[in-house]
Amino acid sequence: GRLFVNRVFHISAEMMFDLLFTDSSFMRRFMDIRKIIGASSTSWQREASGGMKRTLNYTITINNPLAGKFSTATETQTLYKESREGQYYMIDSEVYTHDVPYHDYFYTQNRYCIIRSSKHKCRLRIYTDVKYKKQPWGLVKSFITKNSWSGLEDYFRHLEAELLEEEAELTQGSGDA
Ligand code: YK8
Repeated sequence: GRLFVNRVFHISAEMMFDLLFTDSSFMRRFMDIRKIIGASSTSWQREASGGMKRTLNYTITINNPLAGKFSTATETQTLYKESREGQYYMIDSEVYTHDVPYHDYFYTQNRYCIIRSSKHKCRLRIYTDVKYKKQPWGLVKSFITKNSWSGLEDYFRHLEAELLEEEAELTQGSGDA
C-alpha cells in the first residue's frame, strides 16, 4: 500500500471526522470540484461487531484516456469500534468502480486514521491499497495498479490541498492559530 496523506491539521479530530465522513458542505463542495455526481449515502449504522457502517453511491468523472469518461462507484465505509469520539477514529473504505476496464478484478481500500493531537489539532493519515478479487495476468495487474495509483494520488493530493484551505478559513480570526 501507499501513504498518501500524513499531516497535522489545525482542525480538531471531531471536526475532521465531520468534514470527511458526514454530509458536510466541505465534502459536497469537494465532490462538486471533482465532478463526482449524484452522491447518495446511507446514515451510519451500528453493526453487530460494534463498529459502524455506511454505504455511498456516486458517479465519478475520470480523466484517464484508457477508461471511459464516467463510472458509477460504491464505497463502503467502516468506522472501527476501537474509535473514540474526539480522540481517535479509524475508518476503512472499500471502493468499487463498476464501469472501468477490468473492474471485476480489483477494488481500492483506503484507510483513514484521525488522531487527536491537541484540543484543536489532529493528525490525518490516509493509506491506500489496490486489492485483487481475482488474479489477473501479470502485465494486466501492473497496468491496473499503475493506473489506479496515478488516479488516487491526484485525488488525495487535491483532498489534502482543500483541507489546508479549510484549515486556513477555520483558523482565521480564531486567535489561536
Ligand atoms: C473515493 C481507483 C482506480 C480508478 C481509475 C481506474 C482506471 C482504470 C484504468 C484501466 C480511474 C473517490 C480511480 C482512481 C477512480 C477514483 C476512485 C476514488 C478516488 C485501464 C486499468 C473515488 C476514493 C477513490 C477510490 C478509488 C479511485 C479509483 O472516495 O484510476
